[in-house]
Parts: sequence; structure tokens; C-alpha cells
Amino acid sequence: MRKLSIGMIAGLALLGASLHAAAIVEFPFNDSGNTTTSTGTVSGITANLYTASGASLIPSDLHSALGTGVAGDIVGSPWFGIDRAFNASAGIAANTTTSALSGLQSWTFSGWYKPSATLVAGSAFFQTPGDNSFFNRGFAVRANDVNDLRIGIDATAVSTVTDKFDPIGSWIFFAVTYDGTLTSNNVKVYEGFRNDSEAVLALGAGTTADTKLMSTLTLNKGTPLASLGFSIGARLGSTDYGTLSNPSIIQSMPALFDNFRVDGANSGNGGALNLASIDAYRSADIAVVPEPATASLLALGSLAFLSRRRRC
Ligand SMILES: [Ca+2]
Ligand SMILES: [Ca+2]
Repeated sequence: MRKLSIGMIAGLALLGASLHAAAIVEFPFNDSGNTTTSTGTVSGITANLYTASGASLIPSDLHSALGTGVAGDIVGSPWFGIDRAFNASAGIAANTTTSALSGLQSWTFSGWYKPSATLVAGSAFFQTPGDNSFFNRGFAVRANDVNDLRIGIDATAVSTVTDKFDPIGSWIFFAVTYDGTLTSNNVKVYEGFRNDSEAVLALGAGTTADTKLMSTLTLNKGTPLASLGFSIGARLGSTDYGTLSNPSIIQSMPALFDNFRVDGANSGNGGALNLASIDAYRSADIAVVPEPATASLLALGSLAFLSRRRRC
């Protein structure tokens, strides 16, 4: 019986592995204090959380309250009541040293945000490097004019024109993929929601929650230039893309962020996830505890798998 239990666990682990990509960095923001730690595949990556006072950066706890993350208020979620988000209205998160996101020939940046007001142009969800100009090197995903996103690599940026990415008051799931092995139609922008009713609230009647491709754009930049670090929630001022020594980058960006992830590959297109892998992130982030009957079926499936292997 003990062996069967191990087999069941292995079967469930395989099931999980097949459903989820493995992000280099992943920020669930469920910790606390003046830093936040990635749960991605590269261990030990943290970001410092800052507000600004005059010309000074002030280490601050920018985690939102318990139960306010993307799954925090979903009854039945394992994260119900214990899920936090990052409060971008108060400051930024930054890491200036990691090379884990440097020179990714293909990448996917995904996550959730919940704006409490329209995000102005220049509000950067995520950018590399952590303390330098994205117009020099690295990549960035930010808000653009009204209800659109702008994606930049090194000295070039392109924008969506759908007016679909800034509805107020709902958690919005988004993903941007970049494939530097292609020279055209190599940036794709996706959007999804927690459930159909929130999708309808955000985008109108008939919208469903599942992740959809919203825009295909061209950014012919090959592999981005090498860059260190990253920042989250830096709103960029009129001088554009300041550094951490320029606290003008820290302005109000009225939104909560959760489950930010970067998948990537230094060589090849494997870092640009497909729709199924992206939607697997969305659905896993809002999963509820399976009913006992469902859990039993999963276990029986694993037992059958083990049984077939033994007959071989
Ligand atoms: Ca969270
Ligand atoms: Ca627009």
C-alpha cells in the first residue's frame, strides 16, 4: 500500500508538471515585509520594496492586506483569506543585480492586475533592467494612452490599439510573449479573467473568462541587450525611464499586482509560451480545492497508470 501511495503522488506530480510551465521568476507577493521573494525556478531572487521621499528611496512594506490577492476572496481557493498582492499605488519593487532575465531571446511576462483608476501612459508593470533606461537595454511592458499596453525592447516599442487592457475594478489576467527568432508578428498580447461575470463587467456582454489572443505585433529586435535586474510598478516620468537614483520614477500607479511571472529562454523560442500554457497559469491561479469525488478520480487514474506500468 505504501508503494501505491508513492505512485499516486508521482502521478499527481506528473499531472501538475504537464499543466504548468516553469517561470524563471514568479512573485505571488504572499510574504510580508520590505522585500518580496520569487518562487520561480531560479532560487534566491528577491526584490526590495520602496516608497520615495524627496530624493530618497524608503524601504517599505507594499504588500496589500491578507485576502486581497487575486485568489484571496475566492471561496474554496487554497489561498482564500491568506493571499496578498503588491500595492503599486504606493511605490515600486526593484532588483538591480540578478542576471536571470538578461538576454532572453524569447520571453513571456504574465500576471494579474486590478486597477482602481485608469493607468496613465508610462506606468510600467515590469521592466528590465532594474535601475537603467529600457531605451538602452532590456524589455518593458507598460500602460499606454488609454486602455492599451506598450511593449518595448532596447530602443523600440510597439502598442496595442484595442482599448481593452485597462478596465477599472476587476482583476485582469494578461500575458505578453516575445519570440526573437522571428522578425515579424512575434509579439502577442493575451487577456483573461477570473470568471465570466468579471469578464463581462470589464469588456462587455458575451465575454468569457478564458485567455484570448488580443493583439499580434512586430518587434524585430532579436535577442535583447544584456541587462541586470528588473523593476515592478515604476511609473515613468516626463524624462522617461529614470533610474533608482531618480525617485521621480515613483509616482502613483493605482493598481494591485499579483502572480507576476517571467518565463524565458536565452536561445530559441521556448520562452514564448503558447495559449494553452498561458491559460494554465490563469486557471491554476484561481483554482479551488477539488471536491472529494474529483480527488478520488484523480487518485484512481494514478493507480491505473501504475497498474499498467507494472504489467509491462
Ligand atoms: Ca498573491
Ligand atoms: Ca487606446
